[in-house]
Amino acid sequence: ASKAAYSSVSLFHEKLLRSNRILAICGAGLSAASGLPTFRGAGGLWRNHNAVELATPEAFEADPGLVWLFYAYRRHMALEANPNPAHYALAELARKKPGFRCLTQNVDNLHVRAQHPSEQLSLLHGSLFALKCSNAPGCKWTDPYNTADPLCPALAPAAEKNTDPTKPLPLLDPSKPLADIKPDELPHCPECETGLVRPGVVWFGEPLDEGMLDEIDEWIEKEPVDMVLVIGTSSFVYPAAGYAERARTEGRTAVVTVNLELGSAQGRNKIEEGDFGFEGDAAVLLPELLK
Ligand code: BJW
Repeated sequence: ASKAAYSSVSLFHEKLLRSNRILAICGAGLSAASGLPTFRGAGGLWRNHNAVELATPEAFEADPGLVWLFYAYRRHMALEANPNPAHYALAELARKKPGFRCLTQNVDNLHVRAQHPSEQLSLLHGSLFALKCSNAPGCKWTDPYNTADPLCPALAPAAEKNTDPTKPLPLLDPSKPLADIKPDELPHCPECETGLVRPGVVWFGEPLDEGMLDEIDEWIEKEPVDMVLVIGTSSFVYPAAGYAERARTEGRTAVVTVNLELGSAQGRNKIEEGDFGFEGDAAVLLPELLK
């Protein structure tokens, strides 16, 4: 049986009031209310492809055109989406509590667009709107912020609208075959000229930014953390999934899970005395919890 104080909002508010050092770890569920699909479970399929399998260097090597269509579609969707009340509640918490730090696995730029102070935000898995060279780290070329939509003429199908807004986007229509985009139709690195331009995100097996990880470690180790918020993530993917337990100082740190399905959200994290779990849409719960 779990010892978590499930859904006691007033106990949570008491703990929040006494908390200065707060760490949030966010995942795709945070942006679900903005209309952006998650990776696992319902919504984790893009056409007939598993989204997690497309987010790999191997998939890009095998078929860069297909992987670029997936990312071009996600860039388009993220540009059309807006931050939701949960992004704004986190940005507000950052302004109220200088000891709050947010680690997000999301690449959709919605925290930034909700004006989350940048020094209190770490983009663990990069950004859909950053570009780099597929020869990285050998080639250092990057474009840190590029919102061209479509990025190149071959990727135009990802930005194609439907004349009937009640129907799915033409790109997602399973009865229509996907365009077979060849590497020479994709943008090449302007610096080395041999690599393809690729999304500036972190795929499986790739290292996260070392400087950013060192800074997070330093922050965690500096002083005990009072509260860890684990929001809209399945806590499957490392290193993100390890931070809740890393930051825990027994008897002091409350781990607070906010998820549409609490049962799916735990990963390898433990539930201890003083922890909290809130089940529901983060966009509804967070403004209530963080006010
Ligand atoms: C709602 C909601 C609503 C829905 N409200 N909630 C230690 C042990 C074992 C393996 C490893 C380890 N350390 C490293 C590894 C290897 C690997 C890894 O973690 N593998 C695991 C599968 C075990 N990690 C890596 O490779 C990382 N690199 C690394 O560590 O380098 C060094 C190294 C390499 C190799 C070995 C050892 C060391 C890199 C990880 C990069 C992950 N990349 C992706 C793609 C990013 C680009 C893109 O967006 O396309 O990141 S994969 C994908 O998963 C994406 C996400 O950020 C990430 C996490 O997913 P998330 O956000 O949790 O989404 P979902 O869909 O899983 O969950 C959504 C949740 O929301 C659900 O719980 C819903 O219930 C909930 N929800 N609606 C609230 N409205």
